Amino acid sequence: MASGSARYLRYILFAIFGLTVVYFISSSSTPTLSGSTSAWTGIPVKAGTAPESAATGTTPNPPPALPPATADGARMNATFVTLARNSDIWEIARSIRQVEDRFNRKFHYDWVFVNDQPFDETFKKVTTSLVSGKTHYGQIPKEHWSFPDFIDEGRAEKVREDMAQRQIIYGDSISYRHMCRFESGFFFRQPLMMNYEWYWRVEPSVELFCDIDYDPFKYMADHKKKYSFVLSLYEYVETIPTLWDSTKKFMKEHPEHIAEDNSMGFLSDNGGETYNNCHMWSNFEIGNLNWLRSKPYIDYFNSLDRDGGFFYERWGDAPVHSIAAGLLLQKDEIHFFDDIAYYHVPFTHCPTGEQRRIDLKCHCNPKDNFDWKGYSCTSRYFEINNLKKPEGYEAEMD
Ligand SMILES: Nc1nc2c(ncn2[C@@H]2O[C@H](COP(=O)(O)OP(=O)(O)OP(=O)(O)O)[C@@H](O)[C@H]2O)c(=O)[nH]1
Ligand SMILES: *[C@@H]1O[C@H](CO)[C@@H](O)[C@H](O)[C@H]1NC(C)=O
Ligand SMILES: [Mg+2]
Repeated sequence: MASGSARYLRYILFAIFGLTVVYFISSSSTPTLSGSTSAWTGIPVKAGTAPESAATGTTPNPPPALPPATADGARMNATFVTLARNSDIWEIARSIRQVEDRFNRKFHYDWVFVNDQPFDETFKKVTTSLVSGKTHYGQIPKEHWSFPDFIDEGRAEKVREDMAQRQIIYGDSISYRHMCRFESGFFFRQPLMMNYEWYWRVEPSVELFCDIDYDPFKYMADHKKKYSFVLSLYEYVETIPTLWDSTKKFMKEHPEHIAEDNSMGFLSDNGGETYNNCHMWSNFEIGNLNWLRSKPYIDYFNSLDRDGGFFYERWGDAPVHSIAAGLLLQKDEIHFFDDIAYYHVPFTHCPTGEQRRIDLKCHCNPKDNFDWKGYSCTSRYFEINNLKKPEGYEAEMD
């Protein structure tokens, strides 16, 4: 009797085992990588895209069941975002690989790619294969990447010729100006970005040097942060001669938008009379999209846009974002991510302090750290926020 029921049990276990094997074999066919499109303008991109994702611009790439994004299982409403050209593919591939290896392979956040041209199949295939979350591809509408009607294009052309003569970097470029204006005023209100509250901007050819074992989006939310940076420096003044005049005009017109406890001390050495050119570098940003979509920020952008400096000078999105964060946010809403070690040509942020670098498995050379050097503004950030500089910073000052 005992041996008989044991035999039945063996038969049942064997049958379950067999069914499991059959199930796994039948369900492990790989998903296809084609089929992404532009959801930007609502117009599907041509070129052999799969119809089922045409409406959303989403690739059917990621594994169906994602593990919890954070320790307590709360997934943030967040995405990576990259503006890129098709020709940037191998440079952005390097950046994605780094972000995935150091962070996103454990979190699987989505990635939104935007472009003024349709993305090609290679770009979509390669990026979809590298990103561990969902990928989305959008095409920027013409209105966000062209001269607005209030701009005098003849005057803008003369400026470019003059800047070319004076050899101001990107001074003769039209597309660089569209890029700066887009990043200043439009990336956060593209249809695909409206689905998210938080963003992390990634550019081609950047590097990450330390493990990121926690969720920076959640950190931002938990600590009521709206904007963040890893590197800060002085802007090239030739590109923004009248940006501060425009800003002062805006402050006068909209005193209601200026935060009480702002970071004016980071931006100006004389209480706001002149700009000291300090800004947070915007090729890395983790920030709150709803802040950028808020009335204060939009009023600021529109006011600058009307003044024309994106085209009559060469205003960068970095000083624009920084001045906005410095004046419209309370100073404790801006975060310095010391533990996100980062490189974008030609500057490096590498955390100060050996134990910290060991704990985070960093591979940056501490000698390359830019934070405490003369051309960095990060000391000012520490000073206005009464933060203690890390042990050993003096040794990295030159
Ligand atoms: N789609 C598109 N993306 C662009 C264009 N120009 C720049 N970008 C992207 O905009 C971002 C900033 O451009 P970059 O050329 O990196 O500008 P930068 O960081 O000031 O200068 P670099 O030192 O050259 O990196 C990058 O993500 C680029 O891929 C363009 O004409 N079209
Ligand atoms: C994510 O944030 C956007 C913008 O605030 C919002 O419209 C959307 O409903 C949010 N999604 C979820 C799942 O909370
Ligand atoms: Mg760049």
